[in-house]
Amino acid sequence: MTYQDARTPGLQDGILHHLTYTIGKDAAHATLHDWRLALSFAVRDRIVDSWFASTRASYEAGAKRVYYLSMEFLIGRLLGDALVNLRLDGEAKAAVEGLGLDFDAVLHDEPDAALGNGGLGRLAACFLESLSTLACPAMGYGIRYEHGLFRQSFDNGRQVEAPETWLQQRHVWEFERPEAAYSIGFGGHVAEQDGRMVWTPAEAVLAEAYDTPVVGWEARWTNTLRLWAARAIDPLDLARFNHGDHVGAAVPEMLARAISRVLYPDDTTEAGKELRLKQEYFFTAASLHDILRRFDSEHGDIRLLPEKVAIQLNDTHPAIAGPELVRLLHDTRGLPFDEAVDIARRTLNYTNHTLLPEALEKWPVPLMARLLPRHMMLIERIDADHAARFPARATHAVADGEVNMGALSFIMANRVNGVSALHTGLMKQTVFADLHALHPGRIVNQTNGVTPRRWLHACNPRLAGIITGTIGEGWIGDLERLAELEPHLGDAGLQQAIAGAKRANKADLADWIGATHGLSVDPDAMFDVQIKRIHEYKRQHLNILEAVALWQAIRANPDAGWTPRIKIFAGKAAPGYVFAKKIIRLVNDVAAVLNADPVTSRYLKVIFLPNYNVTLAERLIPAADLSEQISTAGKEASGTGNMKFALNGALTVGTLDGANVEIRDHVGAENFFLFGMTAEEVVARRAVEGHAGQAIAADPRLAAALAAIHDGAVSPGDPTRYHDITGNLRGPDYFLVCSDFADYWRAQREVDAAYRDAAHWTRMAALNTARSGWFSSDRTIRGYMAEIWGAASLGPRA
Ligand code: GPW
Repeated sequence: MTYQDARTPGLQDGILHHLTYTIGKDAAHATLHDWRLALSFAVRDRIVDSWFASTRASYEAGAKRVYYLSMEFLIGRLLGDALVNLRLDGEAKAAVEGLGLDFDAVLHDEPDAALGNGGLGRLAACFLESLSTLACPAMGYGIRYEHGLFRQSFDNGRQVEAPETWLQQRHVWEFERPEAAYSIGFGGHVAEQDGRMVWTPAEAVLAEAYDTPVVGWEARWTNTLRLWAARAIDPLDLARFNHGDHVGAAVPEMLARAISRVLYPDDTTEAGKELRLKQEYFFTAASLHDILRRFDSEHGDIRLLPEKVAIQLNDTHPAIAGPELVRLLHDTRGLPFDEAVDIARRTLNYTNHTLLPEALEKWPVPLMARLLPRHMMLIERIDADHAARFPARATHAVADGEVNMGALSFIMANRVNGVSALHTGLMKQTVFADLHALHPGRIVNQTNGVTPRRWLHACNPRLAGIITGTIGEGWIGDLERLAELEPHLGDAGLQQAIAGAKRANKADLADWIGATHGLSVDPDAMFDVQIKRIHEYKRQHLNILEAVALWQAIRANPDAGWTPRIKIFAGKAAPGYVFAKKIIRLVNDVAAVLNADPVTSRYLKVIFLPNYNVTLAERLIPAADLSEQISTAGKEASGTGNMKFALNGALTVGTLDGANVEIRDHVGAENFFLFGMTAEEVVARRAVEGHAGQAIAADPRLAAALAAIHDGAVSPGDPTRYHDITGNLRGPDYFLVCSDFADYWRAQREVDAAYRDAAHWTRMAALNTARSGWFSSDRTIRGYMAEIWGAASLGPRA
């Protein structure tokens, strides 16, 4: 179904129409930016009919609706995605080129909507796209941050953060909905009136809705992403203004707006800030009000809520939904407390994305009581009732003066899920062991996935074209059909085509790196890529330590037939995470020394590309030969980059962590470079006193690489620069970099040898693509629909 009929003009007419009447320019004076906006408006016109049709179909069916509440939606650019899903990419290219413009330049003019930090936010974006593709009536709810994730640059190798300003350009994909606005209160007091508890907030801000349509594959269905912006209820303090305090008069507006101003740049670390808790309550409360208003307009009896509504909490960030829903049902609508809790609990579900203790949200009781006094009372009561029912071993949601949002979410959830098989198993054994024993069956697994539209079809047109030429295009909407490739892989022509596509993607990337970063890289070298947030558990320092050891080995024996390799890094460090920022500087310093070495740089170069974002990932992943997934086992809940690489025919060097385990099961152990300790071995090893020292003593390569860094080989003017890193690795080494080093080195040399056999490498790479169909987010969303939400597809073809 495409939504072109007699009323919709050809795309080129649409572009010119919008250039004139929406942008107010004529072709002779239009900038690239104007053209991009005009094209976007013309494309947006094609989405609206599908959007209305989906909305109507949802109301008419009276079907169960799914609401995905997330602090982050890392959606990236929207124009290319919309074109692909509307199947308008060919027509758009012709229309734009017919106007004398460079199509890629127009697409690349769009800023990334970086409303997320990393995997958790990108997962939410993939899920929205799959929900539409599967025609599941659903809505995403989040915050319309004025400033997305900070822009990263380097100053002498050090990360520098600058504010991100995506909204300074006109954001053409959203529709402002001033009629959907809610007052959200904070602070104040609670009093009993006529037998009911009434919360009177001390202050309130307005939550205003902005809707972005999310079009599914082939425009089968279009759902909505609704983002909330904070505004002051009174835009100006007129009395203050009239008294001459012109600046002070605007202060209330500034304070209100601060709530949706910035995305907290923390990834898997908890941001213990009052403003953060305000953000969480702000968007959760606005979303729940909106959900109940829609429910009321469709259904009469609030007791039907769990049958008609499923709410998914993306991690604990919206966990205040539990007490807020109980408040709305009990205080506002007068349901008995127990029934309110029961209805809320059967409506809410919670996804856990990490076991790292520093990421598990806990709020001080005094803060919660001050900001949300009624919620604090409800939390105490919910917790006490739960503990009374299970006196033996209930994990308390309120303990040691803090509210444990993970425990609260668990107690208030119908289903709790982990994001990979390993992670879900560990959840049952560790953080939620007691709660799992009380509520067996509540925890389920839903292994993550990625949308194949963005992460293969759109970002890698060369490989996608070859696949379609071989098995037809059914794989785009049904990724498991990639398996149909496998019987063809013996075909020499197909092998050549696949190798040629990778080579061409690498040549494009090499050209781009040369043009934008001035580094010349050989497209025939192995492209070894580690792109993700910088974190000790992800172990970028293990990768760079191996680079130093390899550099030393090549210098000692330059003619040993080394496999040329380019190590590419990208990723941001949380601004307050000092150690992670030091790792960035180390990678940049290592790059400077190695790339300038006339002996070794023929075989080994290192580059850290600044400002990693969705767009850069779309550029790098299709050009990668090797995917670095080297976290300490047990620490990466799932990973999703790992899936994108395998799908695009990169081989993985990785640990048995997160979804790596399942990727290896699917692609075959012989097509995956495994190294390192298992999650169980990690726990045992950490208990060995002096584990790092032992590993260093047993491995001269590791000792020499550490010594070089320690002695200033990569920071000649400043030899003590990395003593914090070397001191950590030689001492506590909590993430077991040293203990895994020797096996990592071994695996990397196997990678080198395998890469030298080009035909065999291509076959392994192609098998990774052919066997990655299970990692589609369509499969993940089907799992949520069947096992968590009880939601049905309304699509014609699903
Ligand atoms: F700490 N993840 C993330 F669990 O990107 F909340 N940001 C976060 O704040 C958290 C988790 C949180 C990631 C996991 O680290 C990654 O392993 C996983 O693939 C991804 O969430 C999506 O599930």
